[in-house]
Parts: sequence; C-alpha cells; structure tokens
Amino acid sequence: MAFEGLADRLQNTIQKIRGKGKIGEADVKEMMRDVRLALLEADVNFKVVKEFVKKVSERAVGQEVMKSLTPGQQVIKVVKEELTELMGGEQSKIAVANRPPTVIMMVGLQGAGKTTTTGKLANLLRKKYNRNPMLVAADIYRPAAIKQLETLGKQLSMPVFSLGDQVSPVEIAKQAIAKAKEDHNDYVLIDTAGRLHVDEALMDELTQIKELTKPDEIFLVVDAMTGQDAVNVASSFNDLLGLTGVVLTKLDGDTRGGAALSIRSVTNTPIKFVGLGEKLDALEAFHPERMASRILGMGDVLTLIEKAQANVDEEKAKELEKKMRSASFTLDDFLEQLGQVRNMGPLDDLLKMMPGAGKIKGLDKMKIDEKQITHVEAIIQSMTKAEKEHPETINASRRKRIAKGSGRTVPEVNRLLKQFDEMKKMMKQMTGMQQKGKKKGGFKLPFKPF
Ligand SMILES: Nc1nc2c(ncn2[C@@H]2O[C@H](COP(=O)(O)OP(=O)(O)O)[C@@H](O)[C@H]2O)c(=O)[nH]1
Ligand SMILES: [Mg+2]
Repeated sequence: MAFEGLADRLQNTIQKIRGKGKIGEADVKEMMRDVRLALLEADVNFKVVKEFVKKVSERAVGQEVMKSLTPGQQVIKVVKEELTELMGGEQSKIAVANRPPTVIMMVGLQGAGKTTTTGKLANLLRKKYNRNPMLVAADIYRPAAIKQLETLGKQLSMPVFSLGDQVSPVEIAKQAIAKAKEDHNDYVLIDTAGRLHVDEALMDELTQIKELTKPDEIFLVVDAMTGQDAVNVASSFNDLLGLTGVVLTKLDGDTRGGAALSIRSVTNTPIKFVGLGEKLDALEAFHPERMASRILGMGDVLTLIEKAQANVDEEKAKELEKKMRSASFTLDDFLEQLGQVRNMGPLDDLLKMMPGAGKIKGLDKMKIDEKQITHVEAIIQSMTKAEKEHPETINASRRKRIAKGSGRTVPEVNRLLKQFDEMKKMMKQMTGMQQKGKKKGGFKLPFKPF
C-alpha cells in the first residue's frame, strides 16, 4: 500500500501525544522532529517539509491548542488540517466548455500512464457524468501507441480517432475536433506522445497542439513511484504549458507518497485524480482531506461509503432490509447480497479503508478468499426455487444432489445451510433490537462483510 512508511511513522508520533493532558513547547518540538523525519523519509520535497513543520509548530504552541481541554487531540487536528492544506482543496471537478466539445489534453513522460489514464478518464466521464467522449490517438511515435488506444476504445465501446502515424499530431488533433463536432461527442481526450525526458521537440509539439485546440484542461499524468522526479517533471510541464491539473498514477504501488504531498505546493497545480491500478475503473477523484485521514490512520470512511452507494442498489437494499425485518429473507436474497458486496470491489481493498486497519498486522498480505463467495453462489444456484425459499425442506438426498450440481461437497452444503439458519436467527434478534431503538433514516449497508 502506498504511504505505508509515512503513515506508520506519523501514526506512532501521534500515538505518543494523543492522550496528553498537557503539552509544552518541548513536546511539540519533539513531535515536530519526528514529523519532519517522517516526511523527508517519504521523499517529500525539502522546502515543503520545512514550511509544513513551521506552520504546524506555530499553530501547535498557539492558543487553540494550549488552552484546549484535549491538547493531544488538538495537535493531531492541526497536523491533519495542514496536511490537507498542503495537498490543496477539493479539486476533482472537470471543466465543461460553453460550446462542446470540451477538449482535454493528456500530457506526460513516456510510461507515466497517459494512454491508460485517457481510457480511465473517458470511462469516468461516461459513468459518472453521462458524457460521450471521443479518444484521439496523437502519439504517432511509439510503435504500439495507436493500437493501445484503439484497444481501450474497443473495451469501452467508444470512438477512437486516428490518422495513422504519418500525419502530424497537430493535424490529427484538428481533424479530431471537427469530427467530434459532427458526431456530437461532448468530450475530446487527446492522448499525446511522451518522451523519456522533458525535451524541446516534444514541448514544441505540445505547445502547437495547445494553441490550435485551446484545451479546456491540460492534465499532466505522472507516475507516483518516481517521487521527487514527478515533482520536477510537473514543474517543467507547468512552466511550459500551464497545467490545469495533475493525475498521479500507480498509487496502488509501493510509493512513499512524497509526490502526492509535494506537487501542489511546488507547482501550484492541484492533483485532480489518482490512478490505483491498471484496470479501466481504477481512477479516483483525489480528496486531500481523505488522503490526510488515511495517512494519519483515521481511515477513509467516506470513500468506503461512496463505493457502497455507487455499487449497491438502494432500492434493493431497502427491500432486503424489509425482508430481514419480516424474517422472510431467503437464500435467493442472500445470493443477491453477495453479488452486491462483490460489486464494490476486492474485499481486501475495502478492508484497508477501514479506520485503524493500517494497524492490523499482516492485513496487507491478507487475501480474502473470493473463491469462497463463488462456492457459496454455486451452491445456492443449484437449489430449486422451493428449496431456496424453504431451506428447512432440504433433506439428506437433496443435499447430495445440490453438492453434485454445484461441484461442491456435502459438508460444504451443510455448513452453508447451518450458517444461513444462524444468520436468520441473528437477524431476528438484531432487527428486534433495532425496532426498539430509534431507527435513523439514511443509507445502510445491508450486509456486513467484515
Ligand atoms: N499499477 C498501475 N499501473 C498503471 C497505472 N496507470 C498506468 N499503469 C501501467 O503503466 C504502464 C504504462 O502506461 P501507459 O498508459 O502505456 O503510459 P504512457 O506511455 O504514458 O501512455 C502500463 O503497463 C499501464 O498498465 C496505475 O494507476 N497503476
Ligand atoms: Mg501512451
């Protein structure tokens, strides 16, 4: 997981000060020494660290902390606020042109993730904003670049504009926009070429594309794993092109996190999105406050809830809840719940977002066995409708048949039926309690996977 080292160190530092009833300047000084080291070790830019520590120190020995009843907590709050500030405010909005299409230029070094991110962004634009993007293959230098974008376009069922590798990128961009107007594509995402280093020829080309297409956004794609280099690259691109945002990729890897913490204050360009994997849905809006919480071990509960909301059908969730309450919950309903939980993504990813999860030793190495879910699904699917509604009628010979049909063993079938029976009993008890207590409105996960 990204930020592991930094998170560990900061959390230890925080632990030391959390419960303190009184805090003196010496305490703050000691803590700031730890914070400073932690940040430097995470490859955060030296100047950024200096400024950060200065700000936190000033606030930590100030009135708001010293006079408060829980100074330890108060210092932590200051650290969190300053960490959030460092990464910038909420910045994940995407521009909309007054007259479509909105043009987004994707720039960055070779291998940073431009092409992949172009696909991811197009996917996000459609899924979240209901847009109809066109992808433009303007990298004519890298042999397989056009093909790569075309493959992504196919996966997404989205149009990819290409004129092969014999037409200049500037001309390609120009014709692409005309075509997008004709075809009513409201977003045009231009995937440009990268080089191994920032070089003049590349910058000239990008400047020309910029002048001609007047993009509404210029997103720099940078690899988080490259640490300080990512910050330098961002600076150069920003000086030459004037970026509107940064997409930090490969944050799913073992990055120390320095880039995420330095880019905003060094380049004055906000991080808008982060890439968290190779798949097309592995792009998330960057939320500085949530990131700060995550680094400080406070968990990323909001993202967790959003994931649940995006993937669990609310109507169905309500219906299931009603069924639970009336105890008419069947194995079919159970099957449905499993499906919804699974839609939220790998279970171990979800676990990591739980507050305090960072403190659980070995969690990162733990793999929740998704096969188990598949097995349970297979067993339930091998039952008849009547059996699913009245599992108490499933006798020994039926169990044998179900085991055979699902490719599982009889003991597994037995175990599932027993668990389901216990679950129903528990539901009755729990819903009984809930009815007594005041029931709050709002969204609830129908099924607790943890
Ligand atoms: N793990 C991970 N891999 C990524 C991410 N974004 C891109 N990649 C991978 O990085 C490699 C280079 O990506 P590509 O889009 O071709 O980079 P480009 O040269 O900038 O266009 C590919 O293997 C991608 O699958 C990410 O967020 N996480
Ligand atoms: Mg590319």
